[in-house]
Amino acid sequence: MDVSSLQDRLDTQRFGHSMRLHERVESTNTEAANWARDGAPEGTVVVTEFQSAGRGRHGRSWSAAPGRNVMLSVVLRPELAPDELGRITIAAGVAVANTVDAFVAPHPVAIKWPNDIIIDGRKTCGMLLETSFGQSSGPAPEAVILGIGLNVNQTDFPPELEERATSMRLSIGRTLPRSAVLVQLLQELETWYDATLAGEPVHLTYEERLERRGEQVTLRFAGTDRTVSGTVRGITPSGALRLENASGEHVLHAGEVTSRPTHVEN
Ligand code: BT5
Repeated sequence: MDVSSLQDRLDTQRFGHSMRLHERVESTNTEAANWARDGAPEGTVVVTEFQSAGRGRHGRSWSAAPGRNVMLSVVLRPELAPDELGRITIAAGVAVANTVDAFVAPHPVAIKWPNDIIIDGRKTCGMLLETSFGQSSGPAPEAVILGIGLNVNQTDFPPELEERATSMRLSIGRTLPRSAVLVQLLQELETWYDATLAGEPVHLTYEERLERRGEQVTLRFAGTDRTVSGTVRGITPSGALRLENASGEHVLHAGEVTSRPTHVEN
């Protein structure tokens, strides 16, 4: 992969027009945040072949073999209040799911709330949204960094991930051109990001792929022994999970519950 041949194939207005491709970084989210601080425009993309300190949410890590996957971060500058930023996660979920689908169909591709892409019940992509607020920030953050780790051609995973992780290659049994996956991903991201900013109900598209929709699940509130059970109904426009039980409908935010629907036995 090289930047100019990737850009030649891009059919986007903004996403990827400013792009850096690294052999190795600690985390593309850190690189993109630094670049954003130096004025990187919306749609700036940082891609890497390997991360030595890839991050997941809540201090977890992202580990992926060098040269086999797609790992990137995009600089976004949406005019959205902090409690509306879940809309970006929704847009990204739809964009990645559509991209994966285009390459692995007819394997079913699902979204596990809030932000994992699942093929055949295993995680093939995780996303991490981080914000940076400037000195004179108003209600909206100065920049939002959307990080995406997509397992494309990796075939072996470390023992702790073996049971839970997969890649696009493992599902279809052949190697995929990573540059084509990346180009399609940037196009999908721009499409769904723009739809989100235009106020379109992107959460309805997300719900079509929501894993365990209509099923009974039990979730645990973060840092407590308290649980809530109910039927997964869908998500709100800003990305909270809607769970229904005898006492009515409960709206659960991503940081609030730790166990996600598919992790729970019931
Ligand atoms: C995520 O967190 O899934 C967000 C991952 C975001 C990674 C991208 S790569 C580019 C950008 N730069 C970064 O530094 N990060 C972003 P979370 O929902 O917390 O899930 C993390 C968990 O996923 C880990 O604790 C592992 O259990 C699992 N995991 C780690 N690496 C994986 C992999 N390659 N495939 C599948 N699962 C993995």
